[in-house]
Amino acid sequence: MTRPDDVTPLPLAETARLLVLTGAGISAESGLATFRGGGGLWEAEPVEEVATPAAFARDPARVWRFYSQRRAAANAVRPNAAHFALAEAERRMGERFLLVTQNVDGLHAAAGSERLVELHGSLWRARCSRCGRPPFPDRRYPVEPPLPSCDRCAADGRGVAYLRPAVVWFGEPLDAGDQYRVTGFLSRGRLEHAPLLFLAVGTSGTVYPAAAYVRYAAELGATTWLANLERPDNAWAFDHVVEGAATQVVPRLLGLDGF
Ligand code: BJW
Repeated sequence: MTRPDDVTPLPLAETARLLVLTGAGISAESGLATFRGGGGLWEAEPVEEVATPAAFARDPARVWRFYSQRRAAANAVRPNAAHFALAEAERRMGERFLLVTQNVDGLHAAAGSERLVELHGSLWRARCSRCGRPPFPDRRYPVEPPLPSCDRCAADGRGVAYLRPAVVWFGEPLDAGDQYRVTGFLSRGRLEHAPLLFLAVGTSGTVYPAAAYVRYAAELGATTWLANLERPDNAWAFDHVVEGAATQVVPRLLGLDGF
């Protein structure tokens, strides 16, 4: 285990490839709550009541209230030094860099990240709960009926179909293209015989498939790093663990302290 003050920059040599996986912890210092633990989102709203397809079918207004509060909270905060350092690393490394986030808050994009996979969707998009139209930008804050509904379903005579946040709930599949970008980036490094690094930041490693990426990367020869405020249960899966706040640790790991 490494303490933040002892962190040395990752060996990002000219050919090295870096995949960074972020979780709710990276946005905590911007002012957004994480999911698990004391004060986490699931403490106030049980996950099975707000983040499953069954919950939405049962009580769409309750689910929308939860996500409208999340939208309002995310809209009120700004990216922090860890988000900005990752955007800068992307500018320096180009195609050798990929950022994969489980977060739906939009803060990585706000910091300037473009080589970005939003694995669990986005707070700032909606989709129809019935038809297969692609997700589209949506910045409304519904709290009570009438909830927003799909104009295409209405136009096609299919009646009222509620819109829902375009996020991935438990029991729902992740976008196949997003998953392919992750596995493709990791396996391409092996083909090119380039050093591969995997860095997870601010995630408890409890939700799959994201939690399995560290082992997949290790099987492909990656050196793996975790930067987290506290030691999570899956710390054993990493070669190196740094316990500390993301805003302190991430810029140092990327050699961008004080940039
Ligand atoms: C700091 C810090 C600071 C604090 N600095 N650190 C294999 C095994 C077992 C189960 C499964 C499996 N494969 C699939 C499953 C089922 C399920 C799952 O994983 N269950 C587990 C709970 C066991 N997975 C799914 O259902 C997924 N779908 C799927 O696999 O589909 C397959 C399928 C195929 C075909 C048909 C149908 C299905 C979907 C998972 C979706 C997860 N969705 C959520 C909600 C998204 C929308 C929203 O935001 O509301 O995603 S749940 C929630 O957890 C959210 C997060 O992205 C995700 C991960 O949480 P995260 O980011 O790790 O946050 P925390 O709070 O847990 O941790 C924060 C950490 O930060 C802590 O450790 C702190 O210490 C730290 N920290 N401050 C650094 N300043």
